[in-house]
Order: sequence, then C-alpha cells, then structure tokens
Amino acid sequence: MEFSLRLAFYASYLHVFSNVCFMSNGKPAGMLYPRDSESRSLRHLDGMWGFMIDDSPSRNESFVNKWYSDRLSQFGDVIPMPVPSSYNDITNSKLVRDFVGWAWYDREFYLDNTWSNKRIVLRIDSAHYNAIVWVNGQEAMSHEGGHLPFEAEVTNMLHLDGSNYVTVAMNNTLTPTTLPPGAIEYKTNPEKYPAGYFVQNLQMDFFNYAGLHRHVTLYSTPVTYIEDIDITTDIQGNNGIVSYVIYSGGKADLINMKVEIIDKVGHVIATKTSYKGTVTIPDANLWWPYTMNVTSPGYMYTLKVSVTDDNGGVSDIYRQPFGIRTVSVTNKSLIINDRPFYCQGVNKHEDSDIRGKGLDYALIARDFNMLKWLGVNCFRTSHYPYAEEIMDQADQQGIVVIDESPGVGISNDDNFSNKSLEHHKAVMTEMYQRDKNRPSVIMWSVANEPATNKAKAGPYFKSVIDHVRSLDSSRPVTFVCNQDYNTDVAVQYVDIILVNKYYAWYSDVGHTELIQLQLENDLRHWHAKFNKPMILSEYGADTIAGFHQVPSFVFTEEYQREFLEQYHKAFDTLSSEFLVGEMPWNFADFMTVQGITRVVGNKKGLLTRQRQPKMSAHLIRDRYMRMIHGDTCKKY
Ligand code: BDP
Repeated sequence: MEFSLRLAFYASYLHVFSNVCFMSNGKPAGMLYPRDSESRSLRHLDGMWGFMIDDSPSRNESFVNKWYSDRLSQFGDVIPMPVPSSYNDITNSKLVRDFVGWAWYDREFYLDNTWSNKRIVLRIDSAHYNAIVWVNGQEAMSHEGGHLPFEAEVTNMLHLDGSNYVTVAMNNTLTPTTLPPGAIEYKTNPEKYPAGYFVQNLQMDFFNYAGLHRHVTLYSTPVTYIEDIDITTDIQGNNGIVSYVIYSGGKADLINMKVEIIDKVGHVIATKTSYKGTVTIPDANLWWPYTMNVTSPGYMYTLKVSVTDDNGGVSDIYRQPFGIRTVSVTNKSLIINDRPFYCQGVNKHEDSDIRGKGLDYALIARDFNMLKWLGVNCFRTSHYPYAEEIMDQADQQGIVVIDESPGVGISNDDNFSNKSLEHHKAVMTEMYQRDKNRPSVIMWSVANEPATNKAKAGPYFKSVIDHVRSLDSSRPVTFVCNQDYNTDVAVQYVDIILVNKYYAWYSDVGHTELIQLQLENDLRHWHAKFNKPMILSEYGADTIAGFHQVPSFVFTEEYQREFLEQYHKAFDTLSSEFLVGEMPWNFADFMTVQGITRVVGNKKGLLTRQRQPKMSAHLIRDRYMRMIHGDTCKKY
C-alpha cells in the first residue's frame, strides 16, 4: 500500500513539470540535439557517479530524508556507478539487479567562467523510467518515460565560483499507465510471503534495465537562441526541395538570420535569410539506403543557422544534419525516392553484457559493422526509441529505421485508459520531435503486439495513429501486430502492415515442414482483406550457440537454420506479390527476466549477445548478399 502511495506521489509531482512545452502556434517545441558550435559549449557529465537505492519498505525514506538536499554520501553508503549504463548488472548484488523503486545518482562538477553570461541547459538523454532531477538541491525537472531525452534551463541554479552537484532519482516501476505498461502485484498470503511483499510483473520479453542509460550533458547557448529546426524534403525531377522552419527561444526574436545549406564536402550550395523557407537544390544528392546506391549511400547535408538578436549582436550558430529523400507506399510496395525498397531487416535491442541498455560507442560500431556484414539494410528499434548516437549511424551509413515507441505489451484492459492514451500520444510527440529530421527514419511504429483483438483497441489506436499523422504527414505510420487477420480491430488504420509470426515455434513446435504453407496462407489473407503492403516483422527460434543435432531439434543451430530457410521459401514467393520486407527476431541474444522458457535470456539471436555469429547468421548473410549483389532477388 505504502508503495502505491509513493507512485501516486510521483504521478502528481510529474504533472507539474511537464517536459513538452508549446510554441505560440500550437506546435510542440522540439529539442535540438546538443552540439557544440562557435556559440555553444558542451560538457558530458559522464563517468563515475555516486549511487544508492532506497530499499526502505515504503520506498519513500529517501524523500522523507531529502536525499536531494546534500550529497548522497551524507545519507548512506554510496557505491560507484558508471554513467552511461544500466545499474542492474554492475554489482554482484541481487538486490541491486532486481531492484524495484527509487534509485539515486549524484555527482559533483565545476564550471569555469567561460560559462558565464550564457544560458545553461542540463539534458538527460535517457533515465528509465520516471526521473526527478535536482541541481544543488533545487528541483530542476522531471520526466516520465525511459527512452527519450528531457532537459531544463538550470542557469540560475549553478555556481560558477564553487562546486555544483546534480542529483537524479529514478523509479523503474512499470504500472498500467506507463509505456511499456506493467503492474505491481502484492503477495498477501502470510504463509508464503513476508508482510509487504510485492513483485513487478512485466508485459514484455526483455529485462527492465534501469539507470542513466545515455549521456548527461550540460550545454550552453546564448540567452537568445535557436530552439528548434524543422526540415522536410521533397524531390522534383533531379531537384531536391528543402523546406525549413526555425524556432527561436529566449526573450527576443531571432533577427539577422542566415541559413546555409552545406553539402557533404563543406561547400555552401544555398543561402537564405528568413526563419522559414524553401530551397531548391539542383541535381541534389539524395539520401539512399546503402543497398540502393552503393557509391553514395546515406548522403547528409547540413543546414547551418547563424543568428544575431536585436539586443547587441549576440549570435547563435547551430548545424542540423538532414538528408533529401521521400517515402511512400502503394498497396503492394514501399517506395523510397520513387524506387521500390525491400527491407532486408533485423530487429534489435539495446542490450549487452554488463552495461545492459547503457550507451557504448564500441558496441554501436560493432553492431553497425555486423549489420553490414549480414547485408542488413533496415532495422526496427524494437521496442523503444534507441539512443540518438545509434540513429546518427543509421543516417550516416544509409540504413533504414522503423522507429518504434515504447508501446510494447499493451494488452490488459487497464492499459487502454484515457490516461494511457494521453501518455502514449505525448510519447509519440517527444519521439517525433527527437527524430523528425532523420532521413533514416522511414516509418513510425506506435506499438508492438498490442491486444488489438479487444474492441477498445480500435479507438485507442485510431487516436494514436491520427495523432502521429497530424505531426508528420511525410512518413507511413504502423504498429506491429500479432493478432489474427479476422479479429484484429486496428490494422485498418495503418499505412503498411507489420506482422509477427512464429510458426513451428509457438505453434506446431518442431514442424518446420508446415511453415511455408501456414505463412503463405496467412499473409495472403491479410493482404486480401486490407490491400496494403506487408512486412514480416518478426520470425525466430531460440537457439543455444554450440548446440548441434542432426536431424534438427529445437534449440539447436540446425533447427534455427532450417526454420529460417522455410520462412525464406514463403518470402521468395510473396515478395513478388505484396511482401516488402523480412526481419528475423533477433539480431543478437538479449536478456529477459528469469523464467522457465528463457535460458539466461532470449536466445533467438542470429548473433550471440557478444555479437559473434551463429550458423543462422551465415544463412542470412548469404541471402541478403545475394539480394544486394544480384541474381535471385526480385526487388532490384
Ligand atoms: C514477440 C515479441 C518479442 C519477443 C518475441 C519472442 O514481439 O518482444 O521477444 O516474441 O517470444 O512476440 O522471442
């Protein structure tokens, strides 16, 4: 009970500090990625932080004792905790690994006087799930949701003449109205459980890692500053059409504006002087997936904005990368830049040994190298928005992204409440604002495997999808469906159908000979009913690397290979009809909760968790390389 009260407390607390603010025209203001420039400094507060969990029975003692009012070391034994990282797998304590409730971080820092007379912003790229942030003991901001950035101006809270400290409290509890949803269950049988015993029930199949997962950054801007930039692109013949809007923040309007479009080698190819405009670029270099243009994939331009305010010439400079490309769908195709695109995909997770969901540049580089090794040209951010540094690589390397929200496991009746719906829409707004200028993002996925067989899912998903369309008319919108074509109530609202199928795994286990028949029949029913292009967005079989058996047997590498091969037979037929992509589950093995159907995590990876190939990875590589380099693929 106490614990629920604590949850109610933070719900009302968060209400006061909403992260989404609105511009005067009603458009939600976005948040530019922190970049340094001639007018902006940037300092990551990454490194070793102090860490404590509040494991008091009420999970509330940290607030009663005001842990934010001084350094955490004044209140208990602080342990070193790396940022960015999940905290769960860093220690050897089960209590920390499986902790549910408020975890606290703090660290000290100094600022030299180059930061004076500037607007200083504190940005947290990801804190899972609810977070409250104090600077020198003063509340600075809070945020609900674990995978998207939030920030606040903290200029007046900082000392330039002495030490500063920042404190972050974060609560990983998932409830019926969080995204992803979950539930706290109290175990009340006194014969079996001590008083107050509770467990966190999850509705998703991955470990609920928590912590400061990405960068924590202090950055400065002039007091009048560039707040946001919207860029949309179109193509007319050989011309690229670039439309932009620049939003100002601070007291004065931005005046004396110079907008330059700069090509990849640094040449200024167009200049404008207004906050809003359209530029035509003759013979534009389009942004292409690397499988569609091997000489110049992922071509990125830069929109450089330089401004001066009317109070004395203080200037702000910001460089926004963008690419020129279009996306559309017909009833049978997914089209990029007027050419059909076939998704040689994989699904991913942010997941690795020790760091959990923590950002790691070495891992990002390895993953992109392995995506290219596999011949993958498209991945889905299953099942939440990934780090911006991952998305940057997708933009730059010409890999297409299906950008998915944390709406995974929306399955119980109480996950469809108005509160859930409003939160879901707010998350979609934040996600759109973060990723809107990315050419790699070709589609929004609002959810994974929701219970769209329930009547209330119809209006719920219509509302979420309409909301995304109202923000962005340039990209298809979808969700990933695992329901039956006969009983689903929400696929009617999507632009392209993504379905997950586990024939010969979750049904008819072992019977790979049934896959082709069942899959072809099923996908044809979907297409006949809805007349929209389709992607098989998940298919996979758990496989323990090093298990071998002939004839094949579930969990062996032989079974995974044979299983995938049968799916490929169906894909090779359906890709000449309406199938526009295939995405094995999963790129790599990943951690889940403990359970008797998971052997130290989900083992459906083509790669191990350490990013080394299983036999199936070679199969996918052969298949995708053939698609890239010719012969059998019907789409190129
Ligand atoms: C799908 C889910 C995914 C799971 C996968 C599995 O979308 O999150 O991990 O099944 O069971 O239903 O391996």
